[in-house]
Amino acid sequence: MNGGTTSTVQQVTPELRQWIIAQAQAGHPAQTVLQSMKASGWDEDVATDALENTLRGHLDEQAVANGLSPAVPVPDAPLDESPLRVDAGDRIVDVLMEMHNPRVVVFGNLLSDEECEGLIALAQPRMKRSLTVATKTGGEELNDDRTSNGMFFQRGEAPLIARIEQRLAHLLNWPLENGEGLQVLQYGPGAEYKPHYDYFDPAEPGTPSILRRGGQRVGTVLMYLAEPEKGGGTLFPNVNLEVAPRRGNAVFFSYERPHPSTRTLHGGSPVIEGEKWIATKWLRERRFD
Ligand code: PD2
Ligand code: ZN
Repeated sequence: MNGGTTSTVQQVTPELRQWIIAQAQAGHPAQTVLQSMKASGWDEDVATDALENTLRGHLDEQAVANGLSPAVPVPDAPLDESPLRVDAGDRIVDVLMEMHNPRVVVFGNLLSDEECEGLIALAQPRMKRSLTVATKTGGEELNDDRTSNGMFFQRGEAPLIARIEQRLAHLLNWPLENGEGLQVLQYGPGAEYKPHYDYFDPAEPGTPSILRRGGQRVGTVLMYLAEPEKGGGTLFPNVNLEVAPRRGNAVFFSYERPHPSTRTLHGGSPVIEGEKWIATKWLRERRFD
């Protein structure tokens, strides 16, 4: 290859970017491209960054050329070196599963049993049949696809809530102010949440008014507060993934554009026996005030 250098600061030139794209188009796996960059003198970290940024930029250019909106920055945990645990500020959280496309991470031990019980106790007196955002108008409506009971907290409304929000902001490197208030949902036997996307559909007439406050949703954290005996997993039908609703665990996923190409279609499968409680945190592009 060309473009190799042994100087202390290695520059990623347009020629190198072109070469990386040509390698990918020729079907060479990223690992092979990385090896040949290293063999010609590139520092491993510089080469890895150049490879990732170039390929991501190229995919984004193609997506935009095909009429999609550009990718925006999204929350994520620092999992580059495949750690088994990550520091969430006030708690060490386990990493149980990581997927890149769609971006899905399952965390263990995000919440203690006491925190799960505390959230349920705060939410219980305020539970009502769940509403969903009415995308036609930007208001809220009852929806047969969602047969749970629910409520919303204000951000920072109680010390327990503020603590969990701060933990999520630390874990996912995303400003606390960009989070919606926590939503708590309760599902009894038969209750489910049919597959949907959490971003707001740009084609719906109510969407511009929703986006004025904080922009698009770009990430979701579903935290399991109480586990049913059977059923109630969170499904990602595009990739045949089902996350078990274990108390204290959470599933995080992100979506860099409001489009099905993110493969973030997901649903809550029916509870078969027992009761499931979850808390959902939706993360926006910008401050959500
Ligand atoms: O309860 C779930 O598993 C679930 C599934 C899909 C919750 C949500 N979506 C949500 O709150 O957006
Ligand atoms: Zn959802």
